[in-house]
Amino acid sequence: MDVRARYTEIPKDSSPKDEIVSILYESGGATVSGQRLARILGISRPGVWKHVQSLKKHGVPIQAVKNEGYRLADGTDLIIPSIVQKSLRTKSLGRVIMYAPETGSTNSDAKELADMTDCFPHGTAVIAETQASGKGRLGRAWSSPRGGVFLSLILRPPLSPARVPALALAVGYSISLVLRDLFALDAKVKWPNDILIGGRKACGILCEMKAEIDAVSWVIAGIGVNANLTPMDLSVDVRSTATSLQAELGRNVDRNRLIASILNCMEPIYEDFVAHGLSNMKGSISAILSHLNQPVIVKNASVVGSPDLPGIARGIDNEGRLLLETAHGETRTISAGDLSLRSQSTRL
Ligand code: BT5
Repeated sequence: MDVRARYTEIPKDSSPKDEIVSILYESGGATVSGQRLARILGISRPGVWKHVQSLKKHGVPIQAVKNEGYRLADGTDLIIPSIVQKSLRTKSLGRVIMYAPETGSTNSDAKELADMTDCFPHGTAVIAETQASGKGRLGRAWSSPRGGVFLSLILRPPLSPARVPALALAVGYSISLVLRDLFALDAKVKWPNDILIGGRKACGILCEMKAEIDAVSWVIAGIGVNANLTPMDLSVDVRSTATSLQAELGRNVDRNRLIASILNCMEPIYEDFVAHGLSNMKGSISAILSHLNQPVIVKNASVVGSPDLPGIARGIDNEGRLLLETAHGETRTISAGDLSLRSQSTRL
């Protein structure tokens, strides 16, 4: 099946249905009369009613209030691409949004879309409400229940492939800034691709690339944020190491605003990254880097012959590699791996 069949493309496929959901969402739970909806959309009242029935059939919790009109059920938490787009200040990120209520993996779908000949443009955002087989690095799984943000961006950076791996840090940096700015959370960037709050993982990033020897065709920057869910909603194996925005804040967040803020914040950071790599932002990333100057162990390290490396994390370099100080006082640069705190008793 063509992957596009699962998705609504906004703004191309914008329909009266999207418009109805968007108006009801923006009315903040207040009732909007059928007559008003009909007038705004330029259709008849029975036409509005028909769209509402169809939306309800697709799980959108719209309530009909007798003699008053329609409203969204209290606490409705939906991603509405047209609402996201209304808050965008970007040139390219999120200007096309592919939205699906559910899918396997937005990264896998984004890769297929990026390869299509009628070329989805740089900045296309692929978003789903839930993923049946969300992916982490090295074939690991990303637990993706409803309430999370599952967002994959199709990027076409004019870079050599060797410069791409550090992009995950720039993406993580953007998201941390948003979590700090919108919610005053102490979000930290964990090398190479996580965001931690209070030492627990709230967000993971998976960057995948297709490239020739000297040119990149696309990069998919996949972002998973534990937003309106509790760690208990996640798979059993990750509950004790994960957190969510809801758990940290004690309330749900507006995911449309969150997604728009991520895209708005990321665009200038992405452009800076394309022009200068991490050099301009390295200092700011280091200021919110977790595990800095702490004893760590790097597992699955991308170093020949040394899959597990103990040392002290001393920061990152311009290529986004971890600077690891070894027991002999030398500094090794590690391109990829899994970083964790090392108990002091572990021998270096
Ligand atoms: C990552 O991999 O952290 C990258 C996650 C990227 C997910 C996004 S969602 C949108 C897009 N579409 C996809 O299919 N993927 C991307 P890694 O560093 O390998 O971490 C994976 C590990 O994190 C797992 O092995 C678990 O231990 C843990 N984990 C899984 N789900 C989690 C969750 N929801 N919250 C916190 N930790 C989780």
